[in-house]
Amino acid sequence: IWSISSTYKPADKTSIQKSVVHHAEHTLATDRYNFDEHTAYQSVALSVRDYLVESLRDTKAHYLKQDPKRVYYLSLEFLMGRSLLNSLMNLDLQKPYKEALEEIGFKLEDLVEQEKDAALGNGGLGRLAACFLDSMATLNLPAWGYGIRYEHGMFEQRIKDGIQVEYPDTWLTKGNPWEIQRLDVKYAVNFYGSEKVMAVAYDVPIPGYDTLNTNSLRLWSAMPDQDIDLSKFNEGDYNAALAARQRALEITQVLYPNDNNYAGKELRLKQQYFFVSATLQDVLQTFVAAKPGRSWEELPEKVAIQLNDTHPSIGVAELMRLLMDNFKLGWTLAWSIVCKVFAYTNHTVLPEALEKWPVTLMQNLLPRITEIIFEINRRWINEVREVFGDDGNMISKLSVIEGDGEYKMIRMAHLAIIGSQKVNGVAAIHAEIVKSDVFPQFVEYYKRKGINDKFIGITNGVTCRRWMAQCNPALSTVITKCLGSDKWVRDLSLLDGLKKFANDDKVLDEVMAAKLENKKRLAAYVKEHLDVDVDTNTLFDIQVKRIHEYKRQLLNVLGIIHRYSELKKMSPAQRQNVQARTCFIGGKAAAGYFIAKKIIALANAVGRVINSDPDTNQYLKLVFIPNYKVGNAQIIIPANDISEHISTAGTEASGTSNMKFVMNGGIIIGTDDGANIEIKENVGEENIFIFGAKCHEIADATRRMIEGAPWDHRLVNVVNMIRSGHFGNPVDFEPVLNSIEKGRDRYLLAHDFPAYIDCQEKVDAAYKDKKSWARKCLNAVSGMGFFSTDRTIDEYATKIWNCKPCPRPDPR
Ligand code: DL6
Repeated sequence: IWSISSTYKPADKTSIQKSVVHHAEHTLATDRYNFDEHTAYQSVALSVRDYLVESLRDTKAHYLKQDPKRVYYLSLEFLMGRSLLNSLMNLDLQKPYKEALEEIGFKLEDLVEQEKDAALGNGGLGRLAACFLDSMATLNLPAWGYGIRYEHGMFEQRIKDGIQVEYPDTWLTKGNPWEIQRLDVKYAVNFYGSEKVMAVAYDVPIPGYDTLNTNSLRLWSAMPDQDIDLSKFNEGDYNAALAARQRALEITQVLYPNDNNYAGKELRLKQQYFFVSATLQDVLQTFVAAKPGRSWEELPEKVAIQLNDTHPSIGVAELMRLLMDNFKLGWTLAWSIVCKVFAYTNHTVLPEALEKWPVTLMQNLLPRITEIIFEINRRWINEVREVFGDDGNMISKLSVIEGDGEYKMIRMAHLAIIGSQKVNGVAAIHAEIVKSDVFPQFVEYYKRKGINDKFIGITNGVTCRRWMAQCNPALSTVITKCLGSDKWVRDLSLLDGLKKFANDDKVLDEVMAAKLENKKRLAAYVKEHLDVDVDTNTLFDIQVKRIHEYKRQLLNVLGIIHRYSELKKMSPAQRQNVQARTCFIGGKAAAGYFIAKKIIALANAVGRVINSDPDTNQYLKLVFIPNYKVGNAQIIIPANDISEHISTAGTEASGTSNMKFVMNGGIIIGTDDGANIEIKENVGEENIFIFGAKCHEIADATRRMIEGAPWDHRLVNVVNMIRSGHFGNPVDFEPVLNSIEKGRDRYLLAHDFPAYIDCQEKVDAAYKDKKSWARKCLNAVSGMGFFSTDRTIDEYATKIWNCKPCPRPDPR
């Protein structure tokens, strides 16, 4: 028996056991007869890694021989989660490992729990990057992820006395079996004109599903430059030597925990430049090594670089620097190459997330790069003048440099746009907003140049390997049975075949049985972690995502208070007719985001009161799930009956958890925003609950609310309950209530509140008819084939990268 991607290493039970014991005894140097669960996990991971390493090596050799066009996905975030189950599934080794381990007294399910999440990202943007890696490998694309190996990833959230407290993430303290340290792959990166820091590579193998190819994610870790240390030491200036060392190590210490918000810290710019410079040096070295002496004009035929938001956009200037200063190309040739190599994905329309670096800061940290950016802009403005003449308004709107004097800023999105061949949004509506509201002057400029296809949209997706097959074996089994094989895991469009079971009572029962199993799993998790009992016969209503005002968790909490207030008014007999619900909210607030943290406090305070109210707690509970992350998402998401994606129309670029929830057999309650719109088109209007102002109505609704349109009486009542101290000291929640008062309600909570409540009533009514609800769920799942990242990546490959699959042939 052989593993799918390894040609050399046998994968029968005995070989697996030998390999696991070998790693326990020799790599980890423990007692072969007596090791604990964590050691067992590590030994298993190391033995799986052996298959990955072989496959990685052979894939690399194959790419080297074929010399295909390569794709580099540059991202400051990769929210990978756990690797063990994912690797086993993609290598088709789950069954033999499970059996082999059982024979030596271990349960695979238990060992999986020993792994810490690799949480090198904040939320949607980082998780998307992780799903992309899976799909790029599965589609056999010669594609690499590049990022930072943060010592500390996303912080751990605990709730103490109802309030978020942050603890550092310590994912590396017990080692990381999934990475390969490459001390031979390192590059120097310069700061302040003279300070050198070394970037050392760590490779994380990324196995494709049902393929022989294994790609990798290369993460850079910062190391001090020994030469400088030594010279300073020799001069006796120990403090200076140590300070430089410390400054170097600091760069990759910690992930900035901001989602959709730009903080403007120098260390963040250092992180960006550090990983981008090391990556581009590596990219050019690979290009040269593949065929020494080849012409630089060939670079765009061999290399595509995708910028995951503007975070790596300094790469546009850095590639110019490398081509000109290191490889002696002239400006014109270098620029023509740069513009063909890069492409930029925009992930947000929120102005507070758009990166602008103060020129003074950039100049001090990266003098040569600043010089290059100014020259890029000088030439760019000349081109703008050719199109718009002396139209000062257009020039200032298109310039890479904003403002004057001390307050000059560098607009990173503008640098990314002019240095890229394509700019893409991440859902259909978002792509339109990017064109019409965020960068209309650029669209106009390129239109006048006859270029109408620079701005495009490619709708996000998720990988069904992790987000269906791994996290939801119960539903996956039903799907496989209906479709006659598990080919859907490789081709999600096959889900369409489920449509014909919409009236098959047996299948509908199986769908609901799978749901119940998943709800029980979540109930057990909640009991174990929070000691709260939840009833799996109630409707499970889930909203898990980063806490942000635009995502409107507050609307959800206010809606729950309304529901509670209605229940309180009813007689016990009346309550029995009410659809019982358990509401789950989870998500982290950026450490410095005051209102978001207050919203968490309010949710916890409301939960505390209603969960302990004996009149109503059979009918309504609110559970705040702490420390939402990839690991527990895999338990939470499959348990949803409904999930909430209720951002103000036009604010959520896409959303990706909305896709996961529906794929896992749940129904969305949401706004006409982001990918909700395309989900509606694909699953049918009858299988989704949409409410609230639509994008084109937002301006008018905002005006009406500012002019003093009255609040719905139910909202008035809810706010009065909070202010009267029903949920604790109202002073604690005043800032939250203040944020939705007239004239300040930027996200139109008050406007959408009545529509939201009415829509929730429709949900309750629909849920009562279990058969028709099951049909809705099945029909919704059957429409989700479009939302696979395999489709998304295929679009990137054809519309942007012009990159072809390069499958490794089976040598057997
Ligand atoms: O494209 C992935 C993801 C979208 O699904 C979310 O809608 C969007 O909010 C998120 N954007 C960011 C932007 N962060 N920055 N900068 O996380 O991207």
